[in-house]
Amino acid sequence: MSLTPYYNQYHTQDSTNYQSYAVGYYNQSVASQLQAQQRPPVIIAVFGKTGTGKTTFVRNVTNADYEVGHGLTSQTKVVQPAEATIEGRKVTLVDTPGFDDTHLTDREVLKLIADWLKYTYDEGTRLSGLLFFHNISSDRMEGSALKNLHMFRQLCGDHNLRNVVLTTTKWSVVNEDVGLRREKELIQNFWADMISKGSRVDRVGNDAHTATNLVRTFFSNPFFVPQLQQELVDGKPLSQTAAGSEVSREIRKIRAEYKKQLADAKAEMEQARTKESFERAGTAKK
Ligand SMILES: Nc1nc2c(ncn2[C@@H]2O[C@H](COP(=O)(O)OP(=O)(O)O)[C@@H](O)[C@H]2O)c(=O)[nH]1
Ligand SMILES: [Mg+2]
Repeated sequence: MSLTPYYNQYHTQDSTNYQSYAVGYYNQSVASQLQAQQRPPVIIAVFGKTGTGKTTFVRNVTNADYEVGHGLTSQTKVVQPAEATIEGRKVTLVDTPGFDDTHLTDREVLKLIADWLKYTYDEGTRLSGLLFFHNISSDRMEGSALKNLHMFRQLCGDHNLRNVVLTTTKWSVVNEDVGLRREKELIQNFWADMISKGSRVDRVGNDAHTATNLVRTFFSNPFFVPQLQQELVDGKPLSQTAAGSEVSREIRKIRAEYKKQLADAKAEMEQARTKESFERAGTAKK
């Protein structure tokens, strides 16, 4: 019978982190290892605005070597699964681009997510959880953060909200009182309805320990089919799904805003022209 150090079950990037995991040794017979491997993998997809730390989180758990974003430009241009083994359990974390991407339109982002959901369903794989990331250090609920939340709700579906963890990130770069106030506002306002339907709230740091702990909370979660996946499997065209309609709604909203801005600019120009011709007429009389 072999003795396995507990921390071996986690990623091995930062040896200083071992202390927090190395709680002891346990017996892991070949039979139990095989049993662990035979359990179905835990698949968790991560959503949220660009810069909320999705890629960093996935890297912290899996050691995947793809790039994280710097500044405001997004790096995640595809739906990117990365694997890890935690306590003998295979885990797949799925990184997604935000609905505010620098290089992709919202429609393109949705298409990437939809294609992945359809493909995995057809393959027979089922999701164990969804994470929605929110950067606690950003000072207000900007339009794009809200848009990401709306898109997320449509693709998840109300009846699946108990499989969701609403996760705040970047606590290390915010004053604690400010962070607490913002978290309270999210819980009482923007997330209240989702929480009442079963979503949990958690925080994650930029480290493997808290990231892995968050993943572990999904280990006993039953598999489920997100609304967008179900709609696609039922044969709905993407544009007619709830998430597809949400993208169209957003586009209509932006169009209406542009139209109004254009009308305001035209009215201003007209006013300036009228004033100018009055002034010219006044000068001519003199
Ligand atoms: N301070 C701090 N920075 C973070 C954290 N998570 C991510 N970052 C930084 O935020 C930036 C964007 O992160 P990234 O993972 O690419 O975000 P994504 O667009 O959601 O995938 C990078 O510079 C990260 O190093 C965190 O928990 N704390
Ligand atoms: Mg990313």
